[in-house]
Order: sequence, then C-alpha cells, then structure tokens
Amino acid sequence: MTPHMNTRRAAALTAVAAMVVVGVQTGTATAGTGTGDSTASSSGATTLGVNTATQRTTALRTAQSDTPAAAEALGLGGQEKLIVRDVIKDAHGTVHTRYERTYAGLPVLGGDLVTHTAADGRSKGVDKATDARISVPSTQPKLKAAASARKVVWAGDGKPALAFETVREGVQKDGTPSRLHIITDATTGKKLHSFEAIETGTGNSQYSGQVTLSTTKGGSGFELTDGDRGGHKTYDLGQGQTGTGDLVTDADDTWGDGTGGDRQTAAVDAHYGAATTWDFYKNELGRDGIAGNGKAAYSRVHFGTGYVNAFWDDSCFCMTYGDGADDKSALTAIDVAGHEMSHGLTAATANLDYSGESGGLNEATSDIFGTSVEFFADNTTDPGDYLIGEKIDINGDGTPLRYMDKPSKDGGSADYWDAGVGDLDVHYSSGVANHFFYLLAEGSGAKTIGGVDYDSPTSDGSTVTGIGRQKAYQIWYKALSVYMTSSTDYAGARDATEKAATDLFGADSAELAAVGAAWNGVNVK
Ligand SMILES: [Ca+2]
Ligand SMILES: [Ca+2]
Ligand SMILES: [Ca+2]
Ligand SMILES: [Zn+2]
Repeated sequence: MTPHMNTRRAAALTAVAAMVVVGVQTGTATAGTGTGDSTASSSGATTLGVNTATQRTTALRTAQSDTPAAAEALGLGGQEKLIVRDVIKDAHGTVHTRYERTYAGLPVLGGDLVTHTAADGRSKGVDKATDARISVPSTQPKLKAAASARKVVWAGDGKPALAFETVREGVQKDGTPSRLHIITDATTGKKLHSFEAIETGTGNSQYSGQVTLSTTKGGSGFELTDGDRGGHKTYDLGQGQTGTGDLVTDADDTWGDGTGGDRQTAAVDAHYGAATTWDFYKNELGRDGIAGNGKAAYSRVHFGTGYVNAFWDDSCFCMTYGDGADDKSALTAIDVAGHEMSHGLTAATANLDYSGESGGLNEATSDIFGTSVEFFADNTTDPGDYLIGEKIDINGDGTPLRYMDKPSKDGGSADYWDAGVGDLDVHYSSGVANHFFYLLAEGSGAKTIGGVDYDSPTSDGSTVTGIGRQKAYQIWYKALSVYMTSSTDYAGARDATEKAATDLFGADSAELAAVGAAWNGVNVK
C-alpha cells in the first residue's frame, strides 16, 4: 500500500508484493480446515466427530433414516414428517439434530425443532419453535392462490393455519436487495406474517460511518459471512500473523462502535470494503468476484502489532489489515481495501510484473480501482476523491498518501513519463498512470470535485477534456483484462488503452481521442 515506512516495513511490503506477483492462486473461497476447528474449540461448541463434509453428509443421512422413530418418540401426528436440516455432535458426544416439519406434505413454517441425544442414546430433551399441535381442518384452501404462492401450514404463532407464502422481490430503502416473504391465511386472506429474507446487520465503521453489512445467522448469533457475495468471511487474527484466527461473530447483528477501541470496528470496515469492491466489480465491470469465478476472498483484521499496512496475498486469496501504529487506526479505509483487492484483480488478469514500469502500472491499477470503488460507495462519511489514503492519516499530518491529479505533491511520485521512471519505487512510478487516469476522467486545469480542489497540469501545457470516471475505468479495465500482459510498460499501456477505447467506443470516438490526449499530457507519446 505505501512506501512511507521504515525499512522493516518496506521489506515486509516487498515480500508481500512478491506474493502478489508470483503467488499461485488456490481459488479457495473459504478458510482452511484449521478454522472450523479452532473457532469451534475456543467457543466450547466443538463439532468433533461431525467436522468434515463427508462426516456431516453421513450424519445427516443417518439422522434422516431415523426420522420415523424420532417423530414417534416426539408424539407427532400421523400427518407429520421430519426433515433433518443439521446434525452437530459436541465434545460430550451429545448429538443435536435440527429438523423442519411437514404436515400432509406441506412445509410447516415455524414447526422446526432440535432434539438432543446423549452418547448412550438417552434423550436429553427437545427444543421446539412451537408447542402447538400441528393440525389444520383441511389442506384445500378456500381462496385462490397467486400463481407464485406456495401452500404451507403457518405455525409461527397461535393456532396453526393453512396459508399461502408469496415472495416479493425488490429493493430496501438503503439499496439492499429485498426478498420479502408474506404469509396470508388461505381461508380468510388475512396477512399473518411477513419477513425479510435478506439479512443485514448494522456496522459502525471507523472510516465510513454507519453501514449496512450482509451477515449470516449462525448457531448462536450472527457471523460476518456475506451470503450475498460468494460467502466472503471476515476474521479476527487476534494480533497473530498466520492462519485465519476467529470468524467475527456478534449476538445482536450490530457491530463495532466507530472507533479502534472496539475490536469489531476494523472488521466492519473490512467487511464493508470487501462487499463494496465486489459490487463495484460486478455492477461496473461485469466481473464476478476478484478472480472472475464468483468465489469470494476472505478478510483478516488485527494482523500483528503496530503494523502500518494492508496487503493482498494471492496464495491464500485473502486480504489482511494491520491496526496502524497505535493499534487503533486499522488500515481499512475503503480506498485502501479497494486498492489491495485490485492487486488480486491484476494477478488474475494482466499479472503485471511488480517491478519497473509494469510495476508502476500494477500499483496505478490498484489506485485507479481503489479510487473508483470509493466513488462507487457513494458514502457521505468518506466521499469519493482522487486522493489515496486520505482517511487513514498515515503521514500523521492529515495529508493523503498519494494524489492523482498531480502525483508529485506526495514528494516522490512522477507526474510525467521519462526514460528513468521505471527505476523508481513502483509506488512512485505509478504516478504517471494515476495522472493519466485523472486527466482522462476529469481533464486538466483547476477544478473542485466533491469539495476537494484539484489542479492537474500537463507536460506540454496542452488542455485535456475529461470523458468522466466511468468511461475511464471501463477503458482501463478492458485494457488490463484483455490487452496488457506481465511485461506491459507505459508505451504498451498507451497502446492497450487505445485498443480498449476503440473496442468500447469506436475508432472515430471522442473517447479514443481523449485517451491519446491524456497520454500526451503525461508524456507517453
Ligand atoms: Ca453487537
Ligand atoms: Ca474519501
Ligand atoms: Ca480516497
Ligand atoms: Zn499496492
């Protein structure tokens, strides 16, 4: 992420950078086998004996074949049947079997129950969603159902009733997708119940204010698993540096307190950053996840102590964040998250070699998409800008890490190409492409965008007219994913973006002309 650090950190960064380039992608979307075990044993609710996929499948099958006996033991009526949903064997050998119920073949909503059986086969009790006896006078509805409705028995409260369940899809107030389930009485037409099937928690982030999080309801409370985006999980490393630590969980689905004083806060920013980056790739670039295969990465927060960096590692296909110098200022701002995950995007596409001019292009690609993700987030607490790392105050004086309108403002980055630019640190040689992107999107000269003042010069004094950010990142993405290779240099980047602009907008387009003008402006001719 940053070159502004001491030698030890710079060395760490180099090692990480090497991983970015040479790492072999495993494609693993979820944590390794160690995770479930460590998480489970630390919480005391171990799943010993039923802890592999195969064992679980076997346990489920066995339990399913035992359901008639279980139903009889529970004194269920002849019309009722049990369907096994989960089996967990704990450290004491007690087996907890979770069931759904049907009545005359109809799903019973609110009819679920869990039985507890000791190792010696003795029953240790049962927990039921309802104590009501499941029975309805008839399974023939009086009313006609909507075509999409499902006939069910509603046992959520009161006396069980024959009902229809319909699902209305839409969008919630804050833009979250909605799948609203509505239950109506099949005899009277009265609405009995409704529930939203898309679960979102509320996160109090450090840098992006209060945000909506996609979470998953687990056995005891909620976990930071994003079921809407490939199942992306966020873990707390607990200051460790290896493995995955513990999946972040919470009792009431409200996470963090907006400060680094609460361990959940960094996880909120990381989870939000991953979701926003996923949505940006999907909605704006038509890309299904970082690797383009629909698989989620995972995030780890609280890496090490006093670690002032964040990194993408392609070998674990995961994202890791340090807590900052004071261990309370995690490097989890949205542009940092988008920057780092875009290293995964580059690895999966052009795989630009992380040295020389191609290394600068690799870094610039991450700044370009990190910034684009930040604008896409449309977050009032961290509005979009052409500054990198303005929220994390890594320099300690409130200044950002990098500037895209005039990269030299950081004291080290190149504004324009020259023959020696490839000898700079990749975080400085990136300046040429960052500047190109700014000029292409916004144009040259002084302007104020979202309350931030910019003044972008050109190497030859020419005037560049911008084509807008969206077209600019579409062109960069197409160039990266289709035309650039591991060895692309600045001249090659000009060629690749011109081909991309031609593909997207045509050989006579103003967009193609603007690409040429912007490269001229940074002396790539
Ligand atoms: Ca909470
Ligand atoms: Ca910002
Ligand atoms: Ca920014
Ligand atoms: Zn980087």
